Amino acid sequence: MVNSYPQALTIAGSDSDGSAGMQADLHTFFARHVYGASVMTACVAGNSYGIHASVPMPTDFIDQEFKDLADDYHIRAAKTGMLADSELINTVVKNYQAADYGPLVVDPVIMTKHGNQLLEESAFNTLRTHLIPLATVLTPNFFEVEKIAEMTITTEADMEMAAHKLQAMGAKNIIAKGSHADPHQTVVKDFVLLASGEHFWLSEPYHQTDRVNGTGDSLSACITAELAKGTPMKRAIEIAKQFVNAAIGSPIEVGHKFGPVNHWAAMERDFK
Ligand code: PXL
Repeated sequence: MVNSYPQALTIAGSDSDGSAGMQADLHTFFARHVYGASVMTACVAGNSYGIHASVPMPTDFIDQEFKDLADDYHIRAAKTGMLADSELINTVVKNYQAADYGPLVVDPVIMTKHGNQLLEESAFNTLRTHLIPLATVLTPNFFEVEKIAEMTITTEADMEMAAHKLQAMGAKNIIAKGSHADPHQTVVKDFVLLASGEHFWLSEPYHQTDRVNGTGDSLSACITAELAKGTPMKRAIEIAKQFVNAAIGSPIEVGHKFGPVNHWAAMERDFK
């Protein structure tokens, strides 16, 4: 008998230390029992102290990666991560539109938690006008919500207004991730706005840890994996939030500073 697993695609940068980017996405796909393919857009050299070099892939190479997958694989859902510059965003948009890769989860990667710029400032408008309208799901972190919605967020009402602004830009479903800047907070609350207009807050315990590299990648990858399986949108988002919380809550010893999350911790869980 030949086993069958849904196929999902990450369109992202490779991070040499395995904690974030494409590597975190593939760990997540595996943990959620989904086969992972990858279109590499850029390569970064780094470790748990930060990123020290970055190179974009040539666009004709990216075209070929997409073509080879479209010619052979049945991708049921895709996500984007680091896209580096306008030329790469346009290349990804062109290729995504030319084939059927299913729903698209856009993680609007701009900067790492530790201040490394992963998207050129000049590409920000391309992200907003060309990629965000294609997003079946948009998964901005707190900083990205403020930046894309051009708002300062201090209250829950601000966050709700910002999410509606992102939806007005064309993203269908939004999970706007709450701040975790306060070391005394006990929960992290994300605001979810679905295409239907249904909206709610998702809350999980806050963990005081430095080992949170790859959380945004893993959240968006988990949503992608669930969509590839056919899980309904609301449930896919709920599972992803719990998956990432479990991965943060049980740290592993990798690297000496800002380590990765633990994808094994969440692997065999039955989520609520
Ligand atoms: O977590 C954001 C991210 C995305 N993509 C790549 C990264 C990082 C963070 O380090 O290296 C390639």
